[in-house]
Amino acid sequence: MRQKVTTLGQFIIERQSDFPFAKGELSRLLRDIGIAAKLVNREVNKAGLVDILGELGTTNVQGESVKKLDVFANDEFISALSSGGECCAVGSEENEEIVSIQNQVNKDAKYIVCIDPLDGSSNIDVNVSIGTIFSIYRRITPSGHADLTDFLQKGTEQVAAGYVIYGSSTMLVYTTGRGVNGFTLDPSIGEFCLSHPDMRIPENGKIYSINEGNYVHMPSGVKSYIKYCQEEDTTTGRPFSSRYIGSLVADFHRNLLKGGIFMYPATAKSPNGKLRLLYECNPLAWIIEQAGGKASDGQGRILELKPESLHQRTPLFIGSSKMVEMAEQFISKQEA
Ligand code: AHM
Ligand code: MG
Repeated sequence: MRQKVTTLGQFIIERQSDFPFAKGELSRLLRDIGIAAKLVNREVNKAGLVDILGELGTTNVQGESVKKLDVFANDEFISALSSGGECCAVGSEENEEIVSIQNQVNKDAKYIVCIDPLDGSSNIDVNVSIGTIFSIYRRITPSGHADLTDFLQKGTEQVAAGYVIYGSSTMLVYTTGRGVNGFTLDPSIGEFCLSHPDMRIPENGKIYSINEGNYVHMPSGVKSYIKYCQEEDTTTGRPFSSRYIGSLVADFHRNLLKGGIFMYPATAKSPNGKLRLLYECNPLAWIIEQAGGKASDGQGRILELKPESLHQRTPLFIGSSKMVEMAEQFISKQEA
């Protein structure tokens, strides 16, 4: 018997009743993000051909200008969100300021979107997995242009969050607060199809992911936790395996499926860590919580942090709940 396939579009419509308000609007917004992701995926898949077709920043043989992939992704997502009519402003890693959307389609657009259009910049040119991360909030200003206050909401206020991983296959994973579901792009039909329903992260794992090249610059509590991961102990299955891709989405996705912890702590060079609260940490923090895991800045829940600026950074410890708790314990001992 042929297996029933549920596409992302069908799934979003089936789950509309999950949303406490504005059912159709949020569905359309998610659908627009899915469409832009497919366009970005197409370009990511032919990234290696760019050198044949023309150099970055110039024109290719068809006379089209060749954009850098991260700029292309940013343009593609902003354009999809603009034409969809449900989003009134975008905060993107690629734009210093909020991008206000003049909505011809819908003057009452109620949502704002935070996005890292193409994360893992060091892996773009070398055929290693990269990703898109997004987060959706309801605007809090009543009307007119959205402003920074709409963006400086706590992660607990998110109404949807997700990521796309452009890997050996392309997947879109998202939550609206009722669990986490993953969809794999079937290139033969050009649709994201439900492949990972109700994703759960194991409570404990055997993988730790951190850029150990920064070891000397790390706080002593984090150093002690790394040493703990490396020690021999049969009851806890240590030493754990170290796995670090350098693309947050890819490292996160692997640990979500297998169990593990990803860490990007404060370092002497970056006292607030490297990763951005609004469009990297908050969306993944909500997804991991919805999958049964935890996300912390070392002291407390990421989702409870009150943002103060659009591109704010934070340390991040995210993954299997027991592992994040253990990392927090090592950090609090160091501070005591
Ligand atoms: P980017 O937004 O410039 O791509 O930086 C974010 C990336 C994350 O994907 C990844 O987890 C991290 O930077 C890796 O940083 P590092 O090279 O310092 O280990
Ligand atoms: Mg990024």
